[in-house]
Amino acid sequence: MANKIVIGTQWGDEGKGKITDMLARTADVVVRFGGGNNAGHTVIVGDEKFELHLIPSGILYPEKINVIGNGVVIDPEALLKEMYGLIERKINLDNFFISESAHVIMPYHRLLDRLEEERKADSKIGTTGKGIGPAYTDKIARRGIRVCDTLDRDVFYKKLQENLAYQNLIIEKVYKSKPVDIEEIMEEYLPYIEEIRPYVKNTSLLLDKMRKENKKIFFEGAQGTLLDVDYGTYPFVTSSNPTAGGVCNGAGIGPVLIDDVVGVAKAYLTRVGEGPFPTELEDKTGEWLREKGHEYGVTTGRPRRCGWFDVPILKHAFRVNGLTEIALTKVDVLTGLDEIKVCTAYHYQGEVLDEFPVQLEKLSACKPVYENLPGWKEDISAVRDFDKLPENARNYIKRIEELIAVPVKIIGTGPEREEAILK
Ligand code: 2SA
Ligand code: GDP
Ligand code: MG
Repeated sequence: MANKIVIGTQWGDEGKGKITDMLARTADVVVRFGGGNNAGHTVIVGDEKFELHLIPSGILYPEKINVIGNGVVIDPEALLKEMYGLIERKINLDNFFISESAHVIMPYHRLLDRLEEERKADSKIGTTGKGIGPAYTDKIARRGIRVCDTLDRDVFYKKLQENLAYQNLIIEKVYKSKPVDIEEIMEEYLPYIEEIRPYVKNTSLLLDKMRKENKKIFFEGAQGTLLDVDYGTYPFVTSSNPTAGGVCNGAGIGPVLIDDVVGVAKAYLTRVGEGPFPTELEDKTGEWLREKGHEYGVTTGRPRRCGWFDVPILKHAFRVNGLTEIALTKVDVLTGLDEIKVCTAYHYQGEVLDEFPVQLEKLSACKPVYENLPGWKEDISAVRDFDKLPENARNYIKRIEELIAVPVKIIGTGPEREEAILK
């Protein structure tokens, strides 16, 4: 199998970083195709913990090529901070490249993200505050500034000038806030650009070259299917397409070149930010999952909302991504529970719904239909063979596989690189 996509099937934080790092062992190239530094991907190797936001999770292998694709929005300050952090830890960045067509997050994007959340108050999205939404808005509105536009000082200045004529109008008139100053932005951004310049490339040409040399290319998703602007719980979503389709646009590669779509699913469910969550546990079990699973945002530190595994969500993710296999992570976190619930459908106004509804109002009114499965007590973190798992853990995984009708090929038994079962 050659080219693979690793995608989040739920509301993000399924463990994509760990799975990408694991699978990257057999890849030649790892590409991020969407999102920005709202993402937080954790990779643990021995006693070293890496929290990646923009740089692909294949970066820990010195010989692999790692690419930030054109679909990503880049905050240069955040990117440089991440790069310095890796260099300090002796991680090689010689094979790391940034797409010249990726859009740049500007200080006014972060400001607008915050101002809009404040304006919305109780109906806020619960964004990460990194300027992601406003940066993608500008991209679609055809006024965004791309990495290539920043490389020439005069072009950058002109684009910024045109932008600020609009942005400051909104900042002052709509939000009654202080306008941003072009000279301040130039002064801040020009040194960033100089540092980033050596890494900037036409990554579409690079990927094409890799493809012609029969290199294996892996695409690392950020966020998750339910945060997709088309397939998620709109409007409580991010502003990009973290689903498999996003790879073609966000990396510049044709769909026929993708062989495998790995859906990463957490053995329970989490969500950070606002929006409906039918299986949410606002009780002691929810708190127990949060503490045992260390469910706190990697980027913002926000506590994640926790709940039971939801089959309609996975069926939806299967459909919209064309999943070929599942990596079921954090099964070890469930160890110790007497009983584990799996939501198989929803009750909605006297009906039973098998499929994930599109209308938010309908989803908000859905009550889960649960199937109860017995738990297990044995520690599974050292298990590397499916047959050596406790019977109830095996049954839990088999039941999920049966319900979503996709093979579970990887089982996460702990946060570390080696803590997994390959089926
Ligand atoms: P944004 O900032 O505009 O993309 O926020 C819109 C929604 O998308 C959610 N979102 C995320 N959900 C889970 N994990 C994400 N990354 C971080 C992590 C989150 C953190 O790995 O833990 O640290 O809080 C992520 N990024 C965006 C967000 O919560 C909004 O619901
Ligand atoms: P991502 O955004 O999908 O890459 O996921 P995050 O890094 O935001 O959150 C996943 C968390 O779960 C991280 O702390 C990982 O180290 C951890 N993790 C991943 N897989 C497993 C697993 O199988 N078991 C346990 N206990 N932790 C895991
Ligand atoms: Mg994350």
